[in-house]
Amino acid sequence: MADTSSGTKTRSKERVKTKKPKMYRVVLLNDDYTTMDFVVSILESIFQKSPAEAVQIMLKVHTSGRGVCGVYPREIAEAKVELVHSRARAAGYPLACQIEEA
Ligand code: TYC
Repeated sequence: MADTSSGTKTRSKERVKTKKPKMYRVVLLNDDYTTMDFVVSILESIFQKSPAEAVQIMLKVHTSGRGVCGVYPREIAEAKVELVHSRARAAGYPLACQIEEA
């Protein structure tokens, strides 16, 4: 018996089903109205980015049109998108983000 610690033998026929969840990118989109400071604060507070990382991502979105804020399981990605949109609307900004399969 290979496994002596528990006395139970691990049978190779039994597949352990640990299906990894699909992951989703949260992508932030550029617009002409949302302030840079607001975008940076969103990246820090919702996506746990450092101030330096947040500025880098914001500038990437500003110059190229879009940027990835993070990669998460679907429900978490969707919840973050909702949070971004509700905070942006409350502040009067059109800031938009979306998810896409990673
Ligand atoms: N383009 C905006 C400005 O010039 C800044 C901005 C950056 C807006 C990133 C949205 O996702 C965004 N004020």
